[in-house]
This record gives sequence, structure tokens and C-alpha cells, in this order.
Amino acid sequence: MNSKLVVAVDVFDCDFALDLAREIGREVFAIKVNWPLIMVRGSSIVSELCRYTRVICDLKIADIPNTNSLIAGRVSEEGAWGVISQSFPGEDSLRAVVEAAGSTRVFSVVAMSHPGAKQFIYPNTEELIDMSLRAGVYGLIAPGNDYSMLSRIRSKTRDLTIMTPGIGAQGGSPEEALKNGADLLIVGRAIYNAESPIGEVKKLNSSISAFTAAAGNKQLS
Ligand code: OMP
Repeated sequence: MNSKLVVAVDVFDCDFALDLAREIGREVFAIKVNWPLIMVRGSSIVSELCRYTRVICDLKIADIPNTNSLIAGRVSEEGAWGVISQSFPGEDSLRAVVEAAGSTRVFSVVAMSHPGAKQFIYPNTEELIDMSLRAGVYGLIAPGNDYSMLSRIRSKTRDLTIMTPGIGAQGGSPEEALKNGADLLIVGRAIYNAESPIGEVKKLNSSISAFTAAAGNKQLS
């Protein structure tokens, strides 16, 4: 399955999350798990979800190097395909995540999709990108609802995989995000709150493949 969808499952209900993963797992690129599920079930929710699809663990790691290593190491042991880390705590902190994550791919946040990101993160995005490149991350998180920022980030980072939130509930369009440099599209509420999440996934997959076939976007493994 060549889907570009990363489905954010921001809920507390583990049974709902596991049922959803069973239903949509083969049709999406990955499921993204955040604090709500981990607070309720612990890190084992990652390995439970791994039975159905790739799992990206979104803990937005943002601490000193030692603490970051502990967190990233645990996420990796649970079998996560990817992990999301903040970059603003500094290069040593981000490097610690990359080293401890092993084969789990690290995505660092260099701009965010909510309005408050313009206060502190946006003015520092260029430096956060440079720091992320030096730390050796696999990919970046960039806003899928701010196309000029997204294309600026893409132009600085030709080879990194860019994963974009902000699609659907936060106003971003999948096609515009792809056009401006996204490789993977994070969609949460628009899928897990839909009457038929699998129907929504199939609809998005087919409009995205029609668009990428025309545009020739790259495939990930
Ligand atoms: P929806 O707005 O419901 O589609 O969910 C978006 C998901 O992406 C949530 O899990 C957010 O935590 C996450 N996210 C953002 O919305 N904005 C960002 O800038 C970064 C992330 C993220 O790192 O995933």
C-alpha cells in the first residue's frame, strides 16, 4: 500500500484505537500515537498498534540529552517506525534522540501548524533546520496548512522526508501540502471522528494518488 496518510489517533480509548488500527492499518502509511493513549496504556500501546501498521510515536521529546535518550530508547524497543522530537532544546538534546532511537526514524519539529507557532518557532525555523540536519534526523515536521513556510522548509532540505500536520481540521489541503513539498500527510480528527473512518481513508487515498500520479511525487519505503 503506497498511502501517504499518517493517521493521528488522539484519543484516550485504547479499544477504539486498536479497532481503528485493525480497520485502517493496511490502507495507511502509519498510525501516529500521542500522549493521550500513552498516558492511559503506557508505551506498550506502540507495540500493540505495530501489529496492524507502522507506528509513529509523537512524544515531542524536549528534554536534556540523558532524559531524551531514555525516552527514545524505550520508543525504539517498542518497535516504533518513527518518533517525533522537538529541536528547540538544542543540538545535543536532538542528537541524543537520534542516537538512542537506533533504527527508529527521528522527525524533528521545525515549524508548527497552530497560530502560536509564529511567536517563537517561526522566527527560528532556519536555525532549527540547520540543527536538525547536523543532528542527523530522518525527517522534519512542517505545517501542512502554511504552504509558503512548507515550501521554504522544502527548499532548504531536498533529501529529508517532510511530514505535515494541519490537514483537514486545521484547514490544510492534501494536494496543496504535497505540491509545496510534503511527503507524508498527518490527518487526525477528519478521519477518527468520521462516521466511516475507512471510507474517509479510501477517499483521501484515491484523491492523493490521482494527484501524485499526475505530479510524480516520490515513494517511501
Ligand atoms: P488533527 O488536527 O486532528 O488532524 O491532528 C493533527 C495531529 O498532528 C495531532 O496529533 C497534533 O498533535 C499533530 N501536530 C500538529 O497538529 N501540529 C504540529 O505542528 C505538529 C504535530 C505533530 O508533530 O504531529
